Amino acid sequence: MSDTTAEADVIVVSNRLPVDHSDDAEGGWRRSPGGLVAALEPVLQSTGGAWVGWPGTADLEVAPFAFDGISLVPVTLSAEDVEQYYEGFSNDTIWPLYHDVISPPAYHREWWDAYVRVNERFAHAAASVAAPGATVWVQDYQLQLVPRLLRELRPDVVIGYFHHIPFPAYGIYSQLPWRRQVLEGLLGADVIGFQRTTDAGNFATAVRRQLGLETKSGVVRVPGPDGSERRAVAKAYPISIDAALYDEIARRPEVQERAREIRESLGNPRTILFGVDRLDYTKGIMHRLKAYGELLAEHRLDVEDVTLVQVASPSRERVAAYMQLRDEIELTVGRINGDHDTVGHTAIRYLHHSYPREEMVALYLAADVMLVTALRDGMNLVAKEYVASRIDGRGALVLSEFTGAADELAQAVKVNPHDIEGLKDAIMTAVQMPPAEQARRMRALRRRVRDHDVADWSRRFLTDLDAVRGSR
Ligand code: GDG
Repeated sequence: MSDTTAEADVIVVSNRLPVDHSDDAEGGWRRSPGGLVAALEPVLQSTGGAWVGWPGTADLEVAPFAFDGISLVPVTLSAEDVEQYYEGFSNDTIWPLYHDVISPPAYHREWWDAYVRVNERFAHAAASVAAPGATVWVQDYQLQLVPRLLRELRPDVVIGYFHHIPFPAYGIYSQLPWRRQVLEGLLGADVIGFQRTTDAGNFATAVRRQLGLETKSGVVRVPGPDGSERRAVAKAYPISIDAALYDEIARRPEVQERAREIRESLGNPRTILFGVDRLDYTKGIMHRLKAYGELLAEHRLDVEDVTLVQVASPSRERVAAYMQLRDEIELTVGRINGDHDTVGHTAIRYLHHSYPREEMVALYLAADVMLVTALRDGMNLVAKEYVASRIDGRGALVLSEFTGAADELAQAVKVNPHDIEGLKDAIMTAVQMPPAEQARRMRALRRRVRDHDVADWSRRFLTDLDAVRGSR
């Protein structure tokens, strides 16, 4: 670790830095794993790039420093910023609104003020490290105002923005009291990327209806301050995973042994069903539990033969809707287990923890049926990780049609999770799927994920940004 103040040609800006503050780690920082880091690290390392973000602890003031060949530029957030900009506006206004108001969004003017203030801070941090004509890639819904703010500070840079969550239909989006400002913020970017074509379409509709701008085939004509005109591109770049890494981990003998151990520790059930999600109301965990509980109650499934393993990793635990959801889930799990468990077998093994990636892959390998029942999800990487881990060509994926992944993973068992009878039938189809059909479907699914991995995603996006530079 060393201090660094050099200017960078490529800069990523995201709410969180790709490291966590840790007293145990060397130099005080530990890398936080994730697909985004894996995809962007090589690009940043080869260009001497920089990453601008919050280090994850309130009131922590740290000078920029180098980490694994990337210069990290920390943005300080006060405890009040975290409460109002992050937990408030980002996670209790934008998150529920953009996920089709599954939970009611809260609109508070002081949260908006904090969102503007913090977005300005991120834009200034990015502007201060960008070399002349640099490429700046802004990530996600916490930073929707940064593209425009940055363009005002640095008209010379090329700006990309990628939106990891859905962009809602206009009828929903138009609830937002600051709907114009957010659209104008995003339109500061040269390329605005979405997970699905429908998200890009919803954005274009909002731009037309709210700002009266002309859009055609994903190109928006944006008027400049001096009467000039710019073109911004809005289109889909479906994100993915480091598929080769999941394949490699799944081939390790100790991971395969661990998968066998998991099965044994559950009493060797004939079928293991598996769900893993951040504990979030968008993920459809309650719908999944309801369907599974009814299948047991109706004796379509028998607790001596099946177990559902549900990992619900802790998330946003200071936001009220998340506390309430945790209570509901835990009450339901307790009821289902109380009604159906035998001394030797449990209906649901519920785990409110986070696990190392190797353990996740062992769980994927142990799972005969993977349940992804999100009510709304930008992409859903879990579905892709499951597929990439199934080196044995076995297993069946039940996949909600309300995920971005559903656009790509055609051979999954598709489901509308709101339709509980349909969800029950889909679970039974997956449980009873003959091995030959599992293999046929899995072959096609694996090909898709392998050919469209996260490196491919970042390459496609950065190529389009380069084209903007070329056309200037
Ligand atoms: C957002 C969008 C979009 C979960 N528990 C553990 C663990 N995880 C990992 C999974 C997966 C990731 O977290 C979750 O990614 P998802 O895509 O499923 O969902 P979000 O967190 O909501 O992500 C989403 C994504 O951004 C990317 O653009 O796909 O739609 O909402 O990688 O494996 N990982 C480990 N232990 C856990 O306990 N190691």
